[in-house]
Amino acid sequence: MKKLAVINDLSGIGRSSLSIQLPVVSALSVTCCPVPTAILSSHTAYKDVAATGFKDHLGDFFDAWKKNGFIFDGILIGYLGDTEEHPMISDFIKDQKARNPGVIVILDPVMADNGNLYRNMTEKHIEAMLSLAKQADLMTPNLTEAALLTDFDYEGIRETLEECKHDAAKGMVFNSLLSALHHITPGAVIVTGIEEENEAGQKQLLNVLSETDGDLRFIRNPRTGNGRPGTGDLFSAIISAKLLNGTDPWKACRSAADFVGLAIKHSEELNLPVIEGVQFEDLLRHLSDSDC
Ligand code: PXL
Repeated sequence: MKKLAVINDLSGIGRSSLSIQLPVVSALSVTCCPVPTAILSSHTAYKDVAATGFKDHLGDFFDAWKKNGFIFDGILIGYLGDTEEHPMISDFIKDQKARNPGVIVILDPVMADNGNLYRNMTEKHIEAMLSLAKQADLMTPNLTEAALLTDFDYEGIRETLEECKHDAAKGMVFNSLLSALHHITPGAVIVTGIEEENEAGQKQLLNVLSETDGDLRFIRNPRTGNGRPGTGDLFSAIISAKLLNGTDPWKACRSAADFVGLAIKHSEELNLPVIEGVQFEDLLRHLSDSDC
């Protein structure tokens, strides 16, 4: 069975980060090995949050793994508890690449959404993510994070995309954004969860996959409800586990987008408060049963 190290925070309430990634990665028959970057009472959209950083323990944690000679097939990185964690993560990636040149590194640069940085996120987080991007085989920013990493104006791109009637015009906008992203990472990029309307006025979610500069593929799903916390973590966990099991990036992206859509729809039907994320627990069999 493949082994995925998942470097992310552990939040007690709200179904984000490790809380959603552990069960999902396991359901996809990949061993999930968590590395907490911080421990929080809940994700940071809740009013009162108690948070403890894990920075001071991360070095010992990776050292012990190194001494035991553990080898991973993949490394997924998400929310950083502290901007000083990234050099330790970077050393861990270097060590793993030396032990297993085939290790797949996925970076979800969790920092922001809908044009705004999450609480406690700063310019230093952007620099930390830019540094980790150099070692990634795949990056999965949302549109806000993609804009922050490339110094593009988020509102400007969003409005320009809204004005584009056809994919050819959208392609030109995404080509310049993705070209900038390919300058900061040697890996593939998926810009996730872009809201749009089709010609019939129906809302859709678009993911743009670019494996190399100049090559764009659009993956669309009907928008099944409001954006919810944790859906980016869900998406990156599914892609990572699928890639480790040999699924190609396009199919992995397709499956992840389908499952996120299903989980949002299910949560809407149950009238689950948005802050509680997606109710994925009773849907896991759809993941295990899928054949791609
Ligand atoms: O799902 C992204 C995320 C991860 N971790 C923490 C968060 C958020 C988004 O709000 O607060 C702690």
